[in-house]
Amino acid sequence: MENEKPGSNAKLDQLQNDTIDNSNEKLTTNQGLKINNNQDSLKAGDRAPTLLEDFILREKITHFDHERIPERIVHARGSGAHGVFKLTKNFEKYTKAKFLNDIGKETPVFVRFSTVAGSRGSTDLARDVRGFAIKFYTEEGNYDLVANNIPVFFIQDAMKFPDLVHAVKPEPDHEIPQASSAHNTFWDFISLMPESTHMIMWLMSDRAIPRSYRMMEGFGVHSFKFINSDGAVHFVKFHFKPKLGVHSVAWPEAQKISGNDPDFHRRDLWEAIDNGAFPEWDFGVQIIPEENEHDFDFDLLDPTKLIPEELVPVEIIGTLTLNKNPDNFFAETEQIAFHPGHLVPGIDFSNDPLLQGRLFSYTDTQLSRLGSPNFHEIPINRSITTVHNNQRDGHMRQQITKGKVNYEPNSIGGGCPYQAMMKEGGFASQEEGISGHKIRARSESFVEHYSQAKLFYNSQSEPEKTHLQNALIFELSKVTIPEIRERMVGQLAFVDKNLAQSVADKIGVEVKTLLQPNQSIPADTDSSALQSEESEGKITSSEALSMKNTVKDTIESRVIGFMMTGGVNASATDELKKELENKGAVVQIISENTSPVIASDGQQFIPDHSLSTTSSVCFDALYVCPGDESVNGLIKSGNLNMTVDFINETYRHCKAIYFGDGSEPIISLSDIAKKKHTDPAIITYKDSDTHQRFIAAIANHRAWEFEKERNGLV
Ligand code: HDD
Repeated sequence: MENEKPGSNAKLDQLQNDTIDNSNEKLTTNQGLKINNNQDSLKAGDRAPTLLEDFILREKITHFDHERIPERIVHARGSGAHGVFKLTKNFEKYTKAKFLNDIGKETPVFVRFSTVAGSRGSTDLARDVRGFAIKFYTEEGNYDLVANNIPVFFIQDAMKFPDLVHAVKPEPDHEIPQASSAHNTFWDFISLMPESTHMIMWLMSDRAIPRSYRMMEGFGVHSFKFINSDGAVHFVKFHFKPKLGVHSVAWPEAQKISGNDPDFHRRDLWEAIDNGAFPEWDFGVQIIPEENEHDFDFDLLDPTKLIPEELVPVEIIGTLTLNKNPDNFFAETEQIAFHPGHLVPGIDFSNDPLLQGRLFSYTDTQLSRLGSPNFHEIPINRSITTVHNNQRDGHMRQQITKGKVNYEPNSIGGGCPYQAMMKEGGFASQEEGISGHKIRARSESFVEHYSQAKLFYNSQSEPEKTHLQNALIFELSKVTIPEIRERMVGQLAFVDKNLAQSVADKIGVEVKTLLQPNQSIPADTDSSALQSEESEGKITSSEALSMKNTVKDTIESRVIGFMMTGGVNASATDELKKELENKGAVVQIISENTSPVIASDGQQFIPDHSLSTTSSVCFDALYVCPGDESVNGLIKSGNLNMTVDFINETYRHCKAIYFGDGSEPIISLSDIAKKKHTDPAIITYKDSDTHQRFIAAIANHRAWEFEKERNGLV
């Protein structure tokens, strides 16, 4: 791979001082005493009780007894990496944030991806929102963009966050189910919360089962504000667009991956970085001048709404690259503490009521999770600028600040540390004019909940719509209370009548639109209504919302299974292997067991997997390697069912398959023989341009448009 290992960056240099290398060192206690025997406790004699004075045993066990900290209340399951953010466009015009001012400037980052609902040990492939939290270690202090892979949220006000999370987490009486929204309490809540409808469309789409963390978009969700050095204010929405495109797995695969490799996303991120295939995203912004705040038919402060890119294009201003795995999961990924309130001058909040509540929640949660107000001193959380203030003390204080002065104003310390003027980089909140009554209420501009849910649904391709519909059927089939199913279908009718009807038909309820307080009778959701909206100039479909329109020109880091046994044709196999690897793909050999495979010319291939230790769902594409003897070996092996199942599953999940020379006997045993396949992602050695066709089909990710055909549904 072309990418080189990361050069030094200010954060990695700082972390270096806290990193210990045990190689060639002697074992010690935590006090630095060299240990002579790490096998046996100190006893009063042979077969006698252990002595209380064994301080080495006591220290070891005491540390062990306290090695767990509370997991995050949400986003407990995650994985992270170091990287760098490079500015590609000078943005001084809009913000005085220094890391967004000098073109070419590089800022160290740490990014943590996560699922929301599951516990720390849960599967990566749960249907869920993914967290995409970025800590920028800037020269002006840490800036945290605590984002998700979905651009909208379930609720409009932080007051409802504990209710949402309680509803989606395992039910409180029996703590079931783990990492799944497919249960009564979640859908009970959602069916009573019309404002969640737009988010539900995203959550039931394939966006909620990504192929990889590296193939997800990131969104800041809320409107934030940029402020330039003249004080001019613009609203801003943040976007990360993956250079590998946005791709997902199919739901039946997600469930199988959860059993086969619950660390699928973790492993994928780790291995890609380890192999030098550094994940990259374009960082983009949607900019809205402050005076245009009310130009939209939704409220910019409403986090259940996105700004269609047709209205405000995304301007790309930088690149985010992840280029180094952590040295220690706990010290870095587990202890990193994000907070949307970690700001730098030039960036400010909007009055989005969800964001406002978050500003309290994150520091508060760190106090119970990390146990001390000094969590900012943990190496991964430490700013690269030195911290100067009058705070001292507290659990686990690390910094030793000199002198008698821990108050301000003071004369003894010469008045230091001084507050900074704005021109010296002092942070000042936007002086926003506000007048009004103190009220506990929702703005009227927040009451419309369905138009963007419709926009999302109508922007999906047919296969995406089918997946979304099937996801709703799956989830609601797990709901055992008919009234909840019915209420939910009633909500769907506000989005699309056909969608509601087809879900209703499969879960045994009728479509009745039940009006909630604040709801009005739905506008017609059929195609004639859409046409009339279009003719009024409304946006009824947005390209950026469908994964169909994503990048499909690279096979970098895709995992291709090469299936073979003894007698395989080595030269043809090697030729394709090299071609794929040159384009950045990862080739893994699968055989009946993990003993070396002896090719027809005597060359050896070392299998990465045996058929029983892996599954088709762990690969992006399959090559049945050429050679009569190898193919017949696969057929004659005791693993014939596994081989054929592997091929059939790859086929059903719409992946590219390339059958090498001599594969007819195995094709004839598979589902492919029973169908007149027409899609270009099934390639046999008899076709022309086989390598190019295979590469194009892998880059295309999946032949979703042939899903019905491949599954025998047409
Ligand atoms: Fe949150 C963690 C993203 C609403 C309260 N949130 C957390 C993480 C992400 C998000 C990515 C994991 C950070 C990590 O990797 O350590 N949260 C969001 C987004 C939201 C959102 C994009 C809405 C747009 N969150 C939200 C609300 C509240 C919280 C409304 C509370 C009022 N979130 C938390 C938290 C967590 C958290 C309880 C758990 C662990 C942590 O903060 O550090 O405070």
